[in-house]
Order: sequence, then C-alpha cells, then structure tokens
Amino acid sequence: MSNPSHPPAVGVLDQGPELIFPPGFLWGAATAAYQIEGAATEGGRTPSIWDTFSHTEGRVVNGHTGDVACDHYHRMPDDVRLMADLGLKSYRFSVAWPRVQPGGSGPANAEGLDFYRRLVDELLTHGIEPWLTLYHWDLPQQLEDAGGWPARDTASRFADYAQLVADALGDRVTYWTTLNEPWCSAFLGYGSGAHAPGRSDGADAVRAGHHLMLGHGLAVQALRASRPRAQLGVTVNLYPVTPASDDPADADAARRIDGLANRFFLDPLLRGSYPADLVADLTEVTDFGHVRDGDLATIATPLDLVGVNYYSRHVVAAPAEGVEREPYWRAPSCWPGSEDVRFVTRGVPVTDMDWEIDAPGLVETLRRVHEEYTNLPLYVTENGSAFVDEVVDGKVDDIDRLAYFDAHLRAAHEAIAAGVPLHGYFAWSLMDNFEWAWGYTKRFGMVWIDYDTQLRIPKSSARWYAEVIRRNGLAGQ
Ligand code: IFM
Repeated sequence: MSNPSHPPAVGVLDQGPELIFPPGFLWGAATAAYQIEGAATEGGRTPSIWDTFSHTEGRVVNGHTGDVACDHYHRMPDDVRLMADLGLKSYRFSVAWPRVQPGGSGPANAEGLDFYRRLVDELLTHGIEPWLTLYHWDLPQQLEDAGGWPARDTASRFADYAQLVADALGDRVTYWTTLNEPWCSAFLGYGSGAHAPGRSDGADAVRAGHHLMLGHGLAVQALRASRPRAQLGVTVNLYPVTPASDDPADADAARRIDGLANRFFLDPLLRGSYPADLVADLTEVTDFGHVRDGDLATIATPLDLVGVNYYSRHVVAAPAEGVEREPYWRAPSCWPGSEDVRFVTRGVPVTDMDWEIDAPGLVETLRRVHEEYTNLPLYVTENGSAFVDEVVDGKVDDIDRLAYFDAHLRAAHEAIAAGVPLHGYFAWSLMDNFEWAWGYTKRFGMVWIDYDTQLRIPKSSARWYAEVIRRNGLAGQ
C-alpha cells in the first residue's frame, strides 16, 4: 500500500553539494510516556510494570524511578512550544496504557485520555504531525500479575486497549505504531530480566515475543476496521550482526544472533512465518506449542509502513572452546538457546552506553529491510546517542551527539539514494529522560533537562537539527 501523504523517496534527491532529502520528508523527534511524563499516580493512572520494577531495590541505577521524570505531564504545552521552535514536522510519543485504561482492562479513564487529546491538539495547532505509539513498555501491572506477555490473553487485552485509544484519538491522529521494540519487551523483560518485569526464563521470553506480535496483529485489525485512513505500522529495533572473523563458527554465531534479534520479528510480521533455523536453535527452549493456527496470518496483517530503530551493530564470535554452555534455565540471558555466543568489541568509538558508533550499519539495515522484506515506506523511528553532557555558561555544546546525528543522516541519505523508500527520521530523543535500568545517568536528549529545576536547555545538536529541518538536508562535505 502506498503512503498518501508522502511522495516516493526514490529518484528525487538533489545530488549537489548539499545533501537534500526528498520533499515532504518527515523530520521528527521521539519520546516515550514512562521516560518523560512523571505524574505516576495522578489522573487515575495505575502502576505499570516499570513503576513496580523501578521501585524494587537494585533494579535501576541509583534507585531512580519515573515518578517525576521530565514532568512533561504538567509542562506539555511548553514542551510543544519547544518542539515548534525547533521546527519539528512530527513528534512521536507513546500513550501510557495504565493512564488511559487503569489496570489494563475495562472502561477508559477520561482524564487520562484527555491528556493525550490536549497533547495532540497542541501539536496540531503548532503544525506538528502527531505520531502515536501504543506500547512503549509500560504494561499495566495488573496484566503482569495475570501472566504478562507470556500469557496469550494479554494480546487480546492489547487489542481492546488499541480500540479504546482509536475511538478517542483516531479522528486526529494519522500515524500509529503498535509496539516499540518488541525484542526489548520480550527478551530483556522476560529473558535477561534487565528490564521490567524482570523475569528470567527463555521460554517465557519467546512466548512473550509471540504474544506481543499477536497483540500487534489484532490491534492493526481493530484500527484498520475503525480508522481506515490511518497509517499503521510497527517499530522494530534492528542490528546488523557481523561475525568477528571468517571462521564458519563465528558466521554461525552471527546467524543465531541475527535470528533472535532481527528475524524473530521481521519474518512473522512481514512474511507470516518463523525462520526454520531460528526454530531449530530454540529447540531446547521451546516447542513453539504456544503458536496456534491462524496466529501467523494475524501477525502478518498488512501494514502501511515499518518503523526501524537503529543504534549500533553486534559483532559476535562462536562460544569459547572448552567452556560448557549453561542450560538456558540456569543462565538468565536475552539470547535464549544462544547464551554462550560471545559479543566482541572492536575498539571503535562508542557512546556513553558503550554502543559502537556505526553509521554504515544504518544503510545496511534499511537496505536489508527493503530488499529482503518489503516495499512499504520505511521510517527511522529512533536513532540517537547518549553522551556525557556539561552545562557551561548556560549552554550545552554536545558536539559528539551532533556528529552522531550528522553521520547517521548522511547514512539515511545514502540509503535513499540506493533506492530505500525512507520517508522520515525521528531523533531519539527530544529531551534527556529516564533511560530505563540506567535511570537518569544516561542522556540521549537534544534538550538538556535539569532534573532539580526542570529547566530545559536546547543543546547544540538541537539547534543544528533545527537547521537541518529548515533546509531539508545537510550541508555538503
Ligand atoms: O531510551 C530507549 C528507548 O526507550 C527505546 N529505544 C532505545 C532508547 C535508548 O536506549
């Protein structure tokens, strides 16, 4: 299906000294509810798994929680003005499920919905296209208590919630993402336990991944039926996976990790099947008995767009010789069945997350999705970097982050030139925020947040990005 509001990207690049993006390219920035809103107990909101997790000792660095975060819930109109000052064409935010449907089932909470209605109206007033993500990891705690994502019923609860949000906001929101990064929800949430709800069981992680995708498919069907003009998609976090050497054993390690990180989601969502080699790799973990007839067809319900979040590359090597693999049930891991694959660092520059900076990996990733999976419009729905920032004379000169954005936008441009129908780019993140298990110790924002005073300071990268948006491209090199 073609995208009505954005013309095809291919063949319209200005190849002059400047790197100009296609007309109508959607320039945006992204955030997520739990990371910025705060007001955790206000307006009828009930706890999510992240409230429980962050309030559990030892789970989040320094015991940080999202209770206050960037206080966006109370400062929303000012934050939208900030976005307008930057010239953002679109803002990608997520709806907090426990704010709009307390407990995760039953009727809508009018006060919760009203916050998002006001946000969307404020965006539209400023000419900023709202881009709504339904699930950015804040599962209502009551649904986790009933089994969480490993339980099939959670998928149906998600579709009901999607319908409820569509009923309230479908008249004013065109762009919808069902899930953000289901790999993290499934494999960090239920595999390694590094993320909420902090459970560690490989089989549960695989079931969670399946039910997240099932919930996505059911939600797409519900949204499509009630909002036929909406642009519907899903956001996956993808990594190129490279073997550390020419050794076939390293190539096999790369195949395994690529299966779990990328193909576990891309294949069901865009081809309607699980890859056979992945199923074989997981033999010890699960027999896939949780997959019922018709599930894969539901998961592969046609979409209008695909969102790609890109941060870095994985370089992997075969398990060390002579070291016996811990069975999956004894070694909490986000790579069930492949726990002993080694992740290798190459000594290239890294961000404050220790993630390798690898802009060519974005070209590789976008080309792969387009060339191997789909002709649908693609959007980079997140890309960005954490660095240690400093306020000097009231300014934050984040040249490393600026250089990261610059390199990745050049890569995005290269992908378009190679034929990828890339229609937009969202910087992660609009502002510094609660970086999950890292709390407030990692800063990804283009806008500095002083967590004591809630002062906002646009960093150099924000001013630079505003200029990129204004000229619809980058200065030549
Ligand atoms: O902060 C996260 C975001 O919530 C999901 N994608 C990756 C970001 C950086 O870790």
